[in-house]
Amino acid sequence: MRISELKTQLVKVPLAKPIRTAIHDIDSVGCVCLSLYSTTGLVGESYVFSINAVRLRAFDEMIRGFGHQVLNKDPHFVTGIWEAIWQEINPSGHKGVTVSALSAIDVACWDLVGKSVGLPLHRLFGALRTSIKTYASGGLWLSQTINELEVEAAEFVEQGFLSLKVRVGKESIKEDIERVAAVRAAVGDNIEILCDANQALNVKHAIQLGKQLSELGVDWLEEPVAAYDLKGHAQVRDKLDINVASGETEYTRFGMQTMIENSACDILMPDLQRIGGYTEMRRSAALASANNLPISTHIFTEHSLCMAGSIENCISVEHMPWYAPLFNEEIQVIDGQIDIPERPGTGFTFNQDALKEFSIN
Ligand code: SMN
Ligand code: MG
Repeated sequence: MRISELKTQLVKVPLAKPIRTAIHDIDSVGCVCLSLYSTTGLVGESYVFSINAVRLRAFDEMIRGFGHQVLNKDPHFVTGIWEAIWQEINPSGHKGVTVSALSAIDVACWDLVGKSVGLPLHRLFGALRTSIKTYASGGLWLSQTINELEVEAAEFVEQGFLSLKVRVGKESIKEDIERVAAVRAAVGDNIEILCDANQALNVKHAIQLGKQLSELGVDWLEEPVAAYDLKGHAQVRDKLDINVASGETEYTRFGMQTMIENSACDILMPDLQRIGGYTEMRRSAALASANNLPISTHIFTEHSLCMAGSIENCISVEHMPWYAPLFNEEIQVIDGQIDIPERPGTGFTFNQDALKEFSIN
């Protein structure tokens, strides 16, 4: 089996309404959808994204720039392909767009590997569970009013979620607490609430907020301070009862290693696009495990399920519905869990009509 063609399709998927976190204004997601065609007729698929589709062509150019590393290659040599690209990106750097392109190629190769033997990837990696806990993340934004938060939180519970993520990072702690308290009142004590500050706070502010969130039964405070401020992360972690979750902004196992060395968090959140694909996600999870840390995957819900199904220290996946329109298959949340798909490869295939509809090629 050889890879015979690399094709990319650029899409821009609008969100139902514009949203805001402490550091993002988002009205759409742009994706480079990668297809690796093989001599057997099977196709390996993956995607990487940029918020509002900004500089999406840089990602496309980077992926296509690695065509020579996959064309005429056997995708079963995916670790070899990974290493060759890792060597090649040395002059441009082992973070950023280079690693995103590596991630896209790695995931598409693994998808081909799974399809070539007709197995879902969690089985190929060695499965350990058939479903995984998830939490609603496509809502409860900083841009919403308290009334909107209350209504949406109740809707998420109605849809089957048992855990919700609320964005925090308003200027006053009082305002954040009022908002989270309103969500708590709307859903009751049996629903888990997580909070994401998206790096907006300083250490003292984060500690004060975190202590009050703890009283509301919040389970984790995510990215409390700037992603690069690992000492600040550790100071916040040290002072709080609730968990500090972080890591979505870091790249590869080396980024995870730095976070671990700095005692930056209780829960690592590797992001498939920034970690370096499945090959590197598995290495990072093993590293976390060796340091007694759980992981919870960041966005990329569809493509993270096979990781959750085969990584023992994965405690949950984030449910982010932004990319759902691109796929033929749907995710269902039942009793707060998502089933790991039993379809070959990642278990998700691009809906070509949707790729045409959202095309910005
Ligand atoms: C987030 C993810 C992706 C884009 C913007 C914000 C957020 C999360 O940090 O963890 O869901
Ligand atoms: Mg986050």
